[in-house]
Amino acid sequence: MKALSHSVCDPFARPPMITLFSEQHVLHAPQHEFFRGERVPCFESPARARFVQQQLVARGHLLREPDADSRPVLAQVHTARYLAFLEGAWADWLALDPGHADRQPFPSVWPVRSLRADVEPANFTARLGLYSMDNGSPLSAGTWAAAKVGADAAVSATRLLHAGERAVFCATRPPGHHAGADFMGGYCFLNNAAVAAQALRMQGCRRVAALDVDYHHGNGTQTLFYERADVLFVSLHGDPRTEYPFYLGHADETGRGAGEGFNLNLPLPAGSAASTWFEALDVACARIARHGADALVVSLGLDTFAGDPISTFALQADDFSRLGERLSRLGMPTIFVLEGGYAAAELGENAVNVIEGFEQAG
Ligand code: SP5
Ligand code: ZN
Repeated sequence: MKALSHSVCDPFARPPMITLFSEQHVLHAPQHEFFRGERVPCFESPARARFVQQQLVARGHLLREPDADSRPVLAQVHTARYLAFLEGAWADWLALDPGHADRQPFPSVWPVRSLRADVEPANFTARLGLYSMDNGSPLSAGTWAAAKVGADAAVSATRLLHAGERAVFCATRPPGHHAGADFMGGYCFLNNAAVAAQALRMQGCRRVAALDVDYHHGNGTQTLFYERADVLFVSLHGDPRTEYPFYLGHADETGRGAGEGFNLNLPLPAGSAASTWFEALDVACARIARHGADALVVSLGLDTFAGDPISTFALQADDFSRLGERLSRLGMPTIFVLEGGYAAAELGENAVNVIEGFEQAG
């Protein structure tokens, strides 16, 4: 309500940040995931985006449909065979048995060390394992459609920045930062933040910074840019010694080849206090400022919230306003891409606090 009355009463106020949102997110609606041998309801649910949408509308924000086609950028971020698999996965699953319509496929076999990943098997479950890092990224009938609109939003946001917007929020799901060039993982299928960063490069930005503030390390984004100096990747996250995704996100990962020095991981112990987190955010911001980028892409995970059901940091609603303010002080054209955050009922307030903190500081 505050933002609405502000924009109505003050003719000089900047219009609210544009949010890109599509109802198509509901097409990705798997029923369950596995946790300690049990099937449990999916933490990453359509309710999440609904709460964000409701809070944006209640607080006077402008919602727009994505209008770009992300295909040319997706082709530079993901492999052709992974994109083809993902797009056809549900049809392939149904082709095995029409009764699969109300069941979910899960991978059960993976080409780990010593096994071959270069030959794509014909077997559906074997292909699903080839293209997955975990069994925690369930597919549903509309997964491709929902994920594709998320990538379309990321590209649409880059066009809005080029048209002069200071910042754009992609309120999309499923999230993206765990997805790599040729695999899904951690509820992620298409890496929307990487798509935004790559689209900015294709449109002429010389340097881009990607900041990942999700509780979990953004392994997909890190790896996609690990050997590149043009896209700096900086991440604050739960220490992978104890926290998902476990196999990447350590402080000694600093980039390789041309990318040496352009990757900064700031792992924090599980249970870290908000004060510790904000100190790390200052370190992240200092590195980003030094990069001299033309634009910033923020992987905005809100699972750092104290009430998050699968994470252990302790940020409160007000801290998300502070996060937005801190990022605004970088003074860069910024794209926010929604990632995790599983306290669904509080997700809207926390997300919009970041957006309004950013707007009000700018
Ligand atoms: C985008 C994103 O935030 N993905 C996170 C994927 C996490 N998947 C692993 C979930 C493990 C749940 N562990 C629950 C511990 C509860 N005490
Ligand atoms: Zn997360």
